[in-house]
Amino acid sequence: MTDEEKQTRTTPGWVRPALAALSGLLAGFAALAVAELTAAWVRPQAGPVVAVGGAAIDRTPASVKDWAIRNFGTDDKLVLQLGILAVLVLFAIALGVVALRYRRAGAAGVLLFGVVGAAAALSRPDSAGFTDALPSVVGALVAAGLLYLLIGRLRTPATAPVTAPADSGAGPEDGSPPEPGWDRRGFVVAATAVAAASAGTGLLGRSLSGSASRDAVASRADVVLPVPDSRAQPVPKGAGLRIAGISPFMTPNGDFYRVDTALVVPKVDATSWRLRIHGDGVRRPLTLTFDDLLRRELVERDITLTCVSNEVGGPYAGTARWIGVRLADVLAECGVKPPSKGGRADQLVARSVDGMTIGSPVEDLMDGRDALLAVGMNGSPLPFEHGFPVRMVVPGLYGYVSACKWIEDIELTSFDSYDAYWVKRKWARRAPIKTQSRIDTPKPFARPKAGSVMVAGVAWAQHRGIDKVEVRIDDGPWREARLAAEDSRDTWRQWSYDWQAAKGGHTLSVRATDRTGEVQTAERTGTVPDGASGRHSVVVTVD
Ligand SMILES: Nc1nc2c(c(=O)[nH]1)N[C@H]1C(S)=C(S)[C@@H](COP(=O)(O)O)O[C@H]1N2
Ligand SMILES: [Mo]
Repeated sequence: MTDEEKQTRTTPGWVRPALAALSGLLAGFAALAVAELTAAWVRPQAGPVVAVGGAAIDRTPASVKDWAIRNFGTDDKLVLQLGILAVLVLFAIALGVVALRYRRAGAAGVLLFGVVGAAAALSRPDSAGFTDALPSVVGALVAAGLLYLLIGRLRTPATAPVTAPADSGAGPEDGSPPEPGWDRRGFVVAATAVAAASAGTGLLGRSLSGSASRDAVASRADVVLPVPDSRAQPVPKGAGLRIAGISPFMTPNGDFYRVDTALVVPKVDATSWRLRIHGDGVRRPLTLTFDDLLRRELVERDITLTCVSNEVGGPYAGTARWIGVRLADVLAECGVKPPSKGGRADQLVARSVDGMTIGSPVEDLMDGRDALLAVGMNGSPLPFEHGFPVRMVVPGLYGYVSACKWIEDIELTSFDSYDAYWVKRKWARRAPIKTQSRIDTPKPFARPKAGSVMVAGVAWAQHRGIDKVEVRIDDGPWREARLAAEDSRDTWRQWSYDWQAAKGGHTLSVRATDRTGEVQTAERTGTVPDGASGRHSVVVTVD
């Protein structure tokens, strides 16, 4: 056996590239762990994965975002984060392998990643300044150094004195020479140390960033919502039909749809929260604390929230009993007038702690409807996912033009001079909710038995109210459905239709008429730019 053959036997050709790939992965792991720890100290949102993810969300074309929301629903953010991690893993492996040949180039590649992360963090609308670059920069520096060190173990020149690992089976005991080419023991020791240190660092970072949110969690647990000065009427007995498969009239908080751009749910400490109100035509700018809000006159209202990204028949609508301060009262106190009464500003821009901007027509907010700065949802403080400590809720407007969660700033301005987040991304400036109706049961492709089949669902036209719902079987005549009792014109309304179903395949369609007498249009449009229109239908086979 020649020397060459022996060496091939003890270290097959793929081993060092594989270990180089592993080095890349370990360096990447270390980078994330160090970045996480730094971010815990700087600002959790400044971590590279969250920053790159957020930047990606902001730059995603509306159509793709719409598609992602549609296909992954509330999991869209998880999918995005997994995608980012997958890209990181692939690049870490590639950089490790490159570094085996070109050690400096590999390390430089790692630094380049740090630059991308830092740039993403600095570009975030909620960026707190240059310190936001630190997690990515520090993480990348550490990782570049570690990659250089690990790859060094794999590249020890064959001429250097090499001590054979004592615990190696292929040691001198079997008579073979110490293996030239790389420092096996050195690599194992370094790799193990890097892995262990990264795990420890990562855990420390986690627990540190956890403690900041613990203050927010504690502040939420301490909230005692006062009894509202103006209670909502009890939900009328007949508003919730007892039909299997229909959406419950009130949507429990845990089931309420969630649509936002936040990769990490903001955890805001209510005790240090402030809301600033300022801008054009604000004669007395105001800064409110959470306690200030609770001490004001509170109203309780049932309002159905709807997302503009909801497809015809889609799930992004829900009804809750909200408690809050009437925004119109606060605005009036600041000296703001609606445009129709000579006010200077026609747009109110709400800004959240995570940099979202949402613009609503001042006229709508002050026309007598219950536009709220909401603090309570179905009897509890707002869940963090739904905007704790304070969000806006406005009957009749899609969420992206009204329902700012984690709100911290209100600026009065004009539609001409400022475009909010989604408007910059091709969505309409103004977006009142379109009349819609949905068949909740039977489900698409259900196989009900012939005879009496309950067709039922919900219909909404917030702030106008629903006056009629009709159902059509195949190409038959429109037949009036039975309407459940109305809670308010700001809530959806349940409906049902007792269908005498004959065997065979059938298409069920539904349409609603709002209180202005307008019938839900049959014309199909997509969600962009101002909400989907068209009629929901469901195909079933009757057995
Ligand atoms: N801060 C912030 N507020 C936000 C959003 C967001 O992305 N960030 N999304 C808006 C949209 S598009 C909708 S439909 C509603 C959804 O509110 P929900 O998640 O409580 O159902 O919140 C609105 N408020
Ligand atoms: Mo939305």
